[in-house]
Amino acid sequence: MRELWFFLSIVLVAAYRRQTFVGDQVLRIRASSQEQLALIRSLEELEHLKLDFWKEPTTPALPIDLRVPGRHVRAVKAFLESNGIAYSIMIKNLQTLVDEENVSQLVSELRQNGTYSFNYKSYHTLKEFSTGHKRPAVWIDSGIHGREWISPAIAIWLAKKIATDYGNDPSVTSLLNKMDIFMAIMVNPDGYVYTRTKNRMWRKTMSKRPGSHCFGVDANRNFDANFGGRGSSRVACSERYCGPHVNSEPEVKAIVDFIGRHGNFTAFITLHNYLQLLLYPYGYTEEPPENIEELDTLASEATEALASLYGTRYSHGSIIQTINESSGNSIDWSYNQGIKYSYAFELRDEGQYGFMLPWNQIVPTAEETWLAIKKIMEHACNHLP
Ligand code: BHK
Ligand code: ZN
Repeated sequence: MRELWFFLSIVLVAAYRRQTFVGDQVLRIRASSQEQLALIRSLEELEHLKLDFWKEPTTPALPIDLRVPGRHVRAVKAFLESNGIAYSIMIKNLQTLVDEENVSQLVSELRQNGTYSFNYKSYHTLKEFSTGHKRPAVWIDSGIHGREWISPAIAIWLAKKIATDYGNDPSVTSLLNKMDIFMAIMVNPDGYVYTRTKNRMWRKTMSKRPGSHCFGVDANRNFDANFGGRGSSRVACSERYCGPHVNSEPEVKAIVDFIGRHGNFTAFITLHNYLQLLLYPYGYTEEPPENIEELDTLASEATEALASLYGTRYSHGSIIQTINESSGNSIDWSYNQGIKYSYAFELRDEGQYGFMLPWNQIVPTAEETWLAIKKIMEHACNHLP
C-alpha cells in the first residue's frame, strides 16, 4: 500500500507539479572561430527561446553545451547549419533521462525501506542528507537520584562493555548494527555532588524554591505521567516533591526533549537502587499496560539471566504492585510515549547496606546487570515495530 501510494505520488508530481523537458535537446556545439562564437552568443539575447547554456561559449577550444526547449530545436539547428557551425546531439530527449532518474530513485527508496543504512550509490532527498534515518534506539539513564551511587557506577562500566563488545560479541555487534544505544550516565549531577560534599543521603535535584527553605525536586516525580498524583507530593520539603510543574527540572526536560526529538526509541531503562527488583509500568495506576504479558515474561527472562552469574535473586512486577504508588515517574512517561519496553532496575542489595553498597560490589553488580539489560535490548531488537 505504501509502495503504491509512493508510486502514485511520483507520477502525480511528475505530471502536475514539476517542470517537464519533453523533447528538449542538449546540443554540443563546436565553434571554429571568434565569429562563430559571437554568433552563438547572440543567441543568448533571444530571450523568448529560453535557451540554457550548460557550458557557456568561451573559446573555440572548448565545447558549448546548449539545452534547447523542444519547440525551438528545429529553429536553432537551422540557425547553426546555415552559419556552418558544427554540432552534435548530446541528449536527444532530456525528459527521458529525468524519468529514468526518478525511477531509479524510487527503486532505491523501496529497497532502502526498513533498513537503516545510508545508500551511497543513490541520490537522496534533503531530509536524508540532513538527519539521516533515525535508527531504533535504546535509552539507558542512571544517577537520577543523588544517593544511589551504584547506578552511575555500573552505567559507566556498561558503556565501556558495550563499546568493547562491539565487533567481538556477535549479539552486541548485530544489535548495534540495527540500533543505537543512548546513555545518560549522570542525570542529576548537582544532587550527586551534594551527596559527595554535604549530605550523603540527598535524593532530589538542587533547584531553589522561592518562598521555601527547602530545595530540590524528586526528578522521578517530575515527568508528565499523572503528574502530582498519588505517590508524589506537592510539598516542597517532601522527599517525593513533584516540582512546581511538569518538566520543571532541566534534568527531566533534557531527557523529554531529547527522546521526543529523536522519535524512535523502543526501549527505556532507568537504573536505581536498592531492593533487587526489575519493574515495569505502571506506578500511577493498577490498570495494566497493553503488553503486560510480554513485559512480565521478558522481565522474568532478564532476571533469570542476571541470577545465572552470581545467583543474585531479583523479583519483578509492575511498580504499583511491587513497591508502591508513584506518579510522575520516568518509565510511566516513557511507556505512554509509545516506548513499549520501559523498565526500572532497583539494583543491589536487598537491604544489608542499602545506599551504602560497598565499592567491591560495583563490578559484580555491573556484570550481572549487563546480562539482564542485554536480554531486554535483544528482545527490543527482535521486536521492532
Ligand atoms: C523507580 C522507577 C520508577 C518508579 C519508581 C521507582 C522506584 C524509586 C522511586 O523513584 O520511588 C525508588 C527509589 O528511588 C529508590 O531507588
Ligand atoms: Zn531511585
